[in-house]
Amino acid sequence: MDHKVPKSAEAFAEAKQYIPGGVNSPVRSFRSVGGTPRFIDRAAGSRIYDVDGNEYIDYVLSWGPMILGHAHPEVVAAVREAAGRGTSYGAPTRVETELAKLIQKALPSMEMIRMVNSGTEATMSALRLARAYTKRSRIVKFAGCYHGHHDSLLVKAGSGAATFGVPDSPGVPAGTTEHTLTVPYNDEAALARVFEEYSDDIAAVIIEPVPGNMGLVPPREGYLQAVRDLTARYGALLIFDEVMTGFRLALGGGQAMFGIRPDITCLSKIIGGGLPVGAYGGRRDIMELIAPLGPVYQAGTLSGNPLAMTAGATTLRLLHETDGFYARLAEATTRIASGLKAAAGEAGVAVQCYSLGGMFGLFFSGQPVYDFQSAQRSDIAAFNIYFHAMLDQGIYLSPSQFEACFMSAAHTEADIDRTVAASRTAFAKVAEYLRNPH
Ligand code: KE4
Repeated sequence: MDHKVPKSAEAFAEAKQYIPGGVNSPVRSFRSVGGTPRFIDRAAGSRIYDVDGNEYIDYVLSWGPMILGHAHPEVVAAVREAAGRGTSYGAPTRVETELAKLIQKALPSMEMIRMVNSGTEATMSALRLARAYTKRSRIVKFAGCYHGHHDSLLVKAGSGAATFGVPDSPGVPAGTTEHTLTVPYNDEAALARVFEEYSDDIAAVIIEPVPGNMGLVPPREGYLQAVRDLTARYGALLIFDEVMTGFRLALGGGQAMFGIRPDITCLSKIIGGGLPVGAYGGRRDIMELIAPLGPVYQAGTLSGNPLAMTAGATTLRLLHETDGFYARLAEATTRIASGLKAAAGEAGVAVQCYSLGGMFGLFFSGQPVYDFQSAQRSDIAAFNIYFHAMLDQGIYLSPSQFEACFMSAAHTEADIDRTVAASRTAFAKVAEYLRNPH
């Protein structure tokens, strides 16, 4: 029994009798950081509240979606109103087109868009489409990048797969991944070599423009342009997996921040405003292959359901209409990242701290992190001490060294100052551990 959080401990014990690991997504289990996952009762703004009545400043934000803050009044009111008119019809609605237009207004490369129900579905569908369009089989992904749990991309994956050290999951037949090539992120020469070897059989390269699933790793200057140039040269499609970075780095995501026009983009998280949504879209000549227009089949009972569309459209409308939204979000994110970095320095703890747009990350490493291999050099035990020291002070961070943290418009300067102050205590505990590792 975890006497700190007895009700979460009780809920966790019961959940584990019915649900594998007591959770419906592995990274929520706290298995890598240890301790009892907090069962959440409610959330509002920058706060979440667990079933023991503890309040936390939340930097997980449901892994990115809650960019406006939890339970935004306009989003909640819109979803409530929509629910009163029915929750799903299995027939087209105008709000699906409204959300597609709001997405396209921010990401003009998405000339046509298909809604699905998760980021996994979005990237899975994008791969099928890319293979159909190019009539090629091979896909290139990057070690440490995570694109969801479908078979062909669950290879050297990041996020929970990296957290639990199972980047290649059992149950995936070798035949499924034989067409998946993996190269290090931020290594242009490695990608060029793969194209030289498999030039006319690479259907697509799928990349997180700014990986958030090995921790946050910024692209090197010019790297994404080099990836774009190589795919164009060899006739392969470039798929930007912006499930995390879409509407997070900037209104136009990574493709706007870095000025790259991908052929296909995958989205989820923020475009659903906290309800289950995914989307993929891109060049019209490619998207016209999708059924019922073309022969590439993809479908979904609840795809485009009115509640998720309403939550997403309300969220994106606010993002479009709020002047200076992303400038303020980036300023808050830079503020917290520099505060954490300074606090670690004062404690003599070596960290690498990165922030871009509305996301930030911290590696317990004395060396710069630029790919999965360098990320894996981080001191996981130090991270875990830091994580729990912050949690005990009411700061809820992503429970894994191989995840990013997220900022919302609801986080105040006082929230950030309190977080940085709490980190001084946390880094002091890490420094103590580093002096006497036990
Ligand atoms: P979902 O199927 O979980 O909606 O999306 C998969 C996915 C695809 N692409 C990227 C870039 C992603 O970050 C994700 C999912 N992100 C993780 C967080 N690292 C979801 C958290 C979880 O697995 O519970």
